[in-house]
Amino acid sequence: MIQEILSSEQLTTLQKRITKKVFLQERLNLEEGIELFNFDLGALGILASHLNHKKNNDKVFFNKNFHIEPTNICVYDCKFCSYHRKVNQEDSWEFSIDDILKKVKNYINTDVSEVHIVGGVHPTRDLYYYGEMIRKIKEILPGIHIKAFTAVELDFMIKKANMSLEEGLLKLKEYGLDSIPGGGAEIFDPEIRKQICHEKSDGNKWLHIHETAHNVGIPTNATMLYGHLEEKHHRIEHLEKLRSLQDRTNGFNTFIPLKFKKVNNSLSYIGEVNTLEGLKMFAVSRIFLDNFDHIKAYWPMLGKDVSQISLSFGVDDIDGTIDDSTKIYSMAGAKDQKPAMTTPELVKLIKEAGKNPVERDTLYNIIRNY
Ligand code: V47
Ligand code: SF4
Repeated sequence: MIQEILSSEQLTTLQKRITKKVFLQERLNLEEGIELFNFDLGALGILASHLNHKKNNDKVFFNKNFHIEPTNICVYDCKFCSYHRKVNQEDSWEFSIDDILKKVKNYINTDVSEVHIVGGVHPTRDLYYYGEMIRKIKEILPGIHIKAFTAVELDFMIKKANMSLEEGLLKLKEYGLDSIPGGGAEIFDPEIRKQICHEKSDGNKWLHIHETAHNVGIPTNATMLYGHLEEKHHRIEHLEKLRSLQDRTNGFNTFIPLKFKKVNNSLSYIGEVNTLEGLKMFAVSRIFLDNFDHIKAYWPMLGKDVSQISLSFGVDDIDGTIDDSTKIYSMAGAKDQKPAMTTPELVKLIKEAGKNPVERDTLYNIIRNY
């Protein structure tokens, strides 16, 4: 395989060096990371698949999960977001805890293993409100893993409760919080961040919240929103910050590149990057993030067909059954307006790509091989 890539006459000296380093599983520096985007897609697929195979063999993970989005009312106004509304604005929602518990009761006597809870940053709801919410969810589904609240929501709710970050995270853990999803990272570069989401927690704050969570025993996920105003070097710098935090804590479960979707938001004029660019981003993530075991293609955002192809570009996880419980991506123009996949559908999608489907829990413990 390596000879196949190295024999290409189009490869520059730098690209040959990078290819050899990847096969020897040596860490790439920033310059080499940026250069990855200039490889052709086929070569990137081979390199990323080689590394993925070393880590995961042919396993592809999924889980049985559903989302709760308590509200889309948000104090912020991120330019890429199609989802947020102001209080009393048309299309806004704010579910009460009772509304949420009613939804949760639908999953009694099912084998769903995870609930993913994120929403807008509500002006009046604080840590105690959300803490009670998760405590009551666990009363109904004691075995469920609660993966909840982006770093941006946490920053706001913990400040509102006048607690230190560490106190707030420990309190939420006591209420039943098991892990933290990857949202809110967007792009860490301060100049780009200023243009797409200037008001909310900055990149350093996001990293600090995740590091503190890892240090108090709460694992987290990481994301990057790409395909808007950023350049390639901003993407690699973002990945480098995640890689160095992972070196310190090993607290990240997975990385999820999120491609900007353009419908109904203030950045619509930019358009969307094409599928090939999306596949490159998965491969580059797998290659550059050498200390992350898992790279996730979030199928409700990408669509089923692209998620399936991504499995040949370093991806080993496609998220879960979802059960038509999230609106973030359908409101931004995703193809699946009512995202839901049954277990047999997920298994078939993975097997058709020549891989072995594995049902996992949130922490990647194996529940069942299919
Ligand atoms: O932070 C919002 C992104 C994120 C758009 O941890 C958009 O398992 C593209 O983080 N186009 C929230 N992206 C969702 C998120 C997530 C999703 C799935 C799994 C996990 C996980 C986490 O959604 C936001 C933002 O980066 N987002 N609007 C948009 N128009
Ligand atoms: Fe609010 Fe999150 Fe949308 Fe930003 S991305 S406006 S924080 S809901």
